[in-house]
Amino acid sequence: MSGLQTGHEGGVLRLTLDRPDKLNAIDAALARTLREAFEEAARDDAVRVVLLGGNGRAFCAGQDLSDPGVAPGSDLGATIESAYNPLIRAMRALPKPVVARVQGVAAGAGANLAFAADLVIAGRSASFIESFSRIGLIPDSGGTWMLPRLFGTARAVGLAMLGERITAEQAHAWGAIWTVVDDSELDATAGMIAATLAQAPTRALGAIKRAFDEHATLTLDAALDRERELQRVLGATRDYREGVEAFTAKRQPRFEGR
Ligand code: LHQ
Repeated sequence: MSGLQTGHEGGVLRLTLDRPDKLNAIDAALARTLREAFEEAARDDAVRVVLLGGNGRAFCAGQDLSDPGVAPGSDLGATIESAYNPLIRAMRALPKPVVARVQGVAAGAGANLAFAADLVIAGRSASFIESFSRIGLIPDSGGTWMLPRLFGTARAVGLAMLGERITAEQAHAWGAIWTVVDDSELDATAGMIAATLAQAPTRALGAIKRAFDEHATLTLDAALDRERELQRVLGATRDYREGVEAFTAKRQPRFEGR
């Protein structure tokens, strides 16, 4: 009903958008369910990585434009406030990595949902469209913040103003996504990367995510201070102890995310 499939195995929580007839367009119910899933993932120690994908031929076509809540003349700010801002905040506040597995088109808020992940793994069929300007809007779902950081300002402005589709290869060549693989290898590659992250020292990964988000607007001096504080906390974790012991003993570490 909510349009989201979930599954949990080996520390990997799979969240799969499941409205394939609408190219996984997001309505109010799906935005809420997805946000709640990220919030629950934050509370559940057994979840160490989230793998976000979409069923069917597309990743996500953004806001469901047939939803009466976004009909022309309605208060779009209310939709942003109730649906998209809490969703993106929940993703970025999650102290665990989010991997996006993208096949087919990712448009509007769907593109920015992918870009809000920590790592984007795209199939060759994937494409990204900042389609907002085509309907008279600006990039939301964090796009105005994320796009210049991922693509550089000149390309971010071009993407946002022209609303042109770019291929996965283009996004990769521009340094905005982690990797592109054949679609036949997409599931396996994204699954392998998620499984690797699920064995990693989760608290360090969460701190990396937080530091990169928060330090972007700091001076180097202030960032150095924050790094000291994060390192101080991580130095007291079991995973740091395990990492150093494993290195010394020349064996593979077994991180527990603690
Ligand atoms: C859709 C959608 C869709 C409903 C395909 N909605 N049905 C935030 C808050 C407030 C207000 C507004 O916005 C936002 C954030 C945003 O995300 S704004 C941007 C919203 N998204 C778009 O503008 C993209 C609209 N979709 C498209 O441009 C195309 O569908 C793309 C380029 C994504 C895919 O094109 P095609 O591969 O040619 O597929 P299609 O257009 O034939 O779509 C397949 C079906 O999916 C079709 O339904 P039908 O019954 O005719 O088979 C579409 O109507 C439906 N669909 N996107 N966003």
